[in-house]
Amino acid sequence: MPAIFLKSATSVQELPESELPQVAFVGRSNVGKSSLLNHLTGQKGLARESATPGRTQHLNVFEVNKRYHLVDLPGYGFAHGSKTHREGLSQIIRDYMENAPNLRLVFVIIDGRHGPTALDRGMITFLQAERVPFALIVNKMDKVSTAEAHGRERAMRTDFPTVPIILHSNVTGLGRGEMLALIENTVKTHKV
Ligand SMILES: Nc1nc2c(ncn2[C@@H]2O[C@H](COP(=O)(O)OP(=O)(O)OP(=O)(O)O)[C@@H](O)[C@H]2O)c(=O)[nH]1
Ligand SMILES: [Mg+2]
Repeated sequence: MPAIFLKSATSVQELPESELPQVAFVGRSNVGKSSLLNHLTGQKGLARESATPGRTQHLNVFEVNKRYHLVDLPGYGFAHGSKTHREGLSQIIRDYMENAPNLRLVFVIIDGRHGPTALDRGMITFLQAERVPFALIVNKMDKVSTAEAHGRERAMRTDFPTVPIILHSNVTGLGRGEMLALIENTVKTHKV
């Protein structure tokens, strides 16, 4: 799956001019958005991964197979940064969700060890209000015991009965195929 880095944009206006559909990754700082993007494309080091939360502060756009764009969004809930980085759903994220014309799917990445936080729930409410299609990705499942994983999954399916929920780990490979299938389905039905 050949993927290339296209652009690091500081606003929706700066996004590359293209008709291709976009799939975006959003979630708390350090939840594994960039690692997930690398796992899906099979290209380690494509998006910058970091042990230091809050590294990605731009809309980082990657093009896959000349067919769709993956957009790595800034993390929210960054605990150690300046005040503007801590505000939760930052303006750039809202602006992107409201105004990106080719946005077709958002992956909301949740930490499988804790389940959805208040900020994650805020994001979900926002996406529902904006009518942006999304799926919940429960990440870092390799860090969670099987019993805990089942409990987490059951609770989330009860909370969000109509939303696709995918358990994922870039260590075990869990969920990669399911995420790629969802992207394929979305891209296939995209009309320009
Ligand atoms: N065990 C485990 N660690 C993971 C997984 N995914 C990501 N990580 C680790 O989590 C840390 C953060 O990963 P990133 O991909 O940089 O997180 P991010 O969400 O892009 O972070 P920001 O760009 O700061 O918002 C890194 O140390 C990764 O190695 C996973 O599935 N399992
Ligand atoms: Mg990142």
